Amino acid sequence: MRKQDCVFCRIVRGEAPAQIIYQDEQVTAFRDLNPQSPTHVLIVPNRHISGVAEVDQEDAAVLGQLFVVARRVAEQEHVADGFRLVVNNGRPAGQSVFHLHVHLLGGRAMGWPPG
Ligand code: DGP
Repeated sequence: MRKQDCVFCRIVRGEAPAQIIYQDEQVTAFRDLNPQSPTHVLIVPNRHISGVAEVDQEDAAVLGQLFVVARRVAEQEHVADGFRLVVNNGRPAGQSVFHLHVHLLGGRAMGWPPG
């Protein structure tokens, strides 16, 4: 996957449409196209990282920022009392877009274990 062709890279650069609800120098948060809960936001590093299996030590700061922004989004979306963060890694685990992203799901009760 070339970065030019990555849909989440294109959203980060403003070249593809998305409902962006937060953006800073490191990360972008936008609403999922196919929401699985009343609140379903994707939080992504602005720099292309294909998945957790590809992360390096040098990515530690941006990975931390994904969680800082998750808290901020949860508060903004009024789901801070109960939300779930999901990171699928690899096709068998359900990853379909190969630009690392944290799903923030909230607004409904959730079961365990996940499917
Ligand atoms: P995953 O299956 O974990 O790789 O999640 C990919 C998610 O990305 C999935 O919930 C649908 C969402 N998605 C795919 N393409 C787009 C898009 O072009 N825009 C937005 N907003 N979401 C997308």
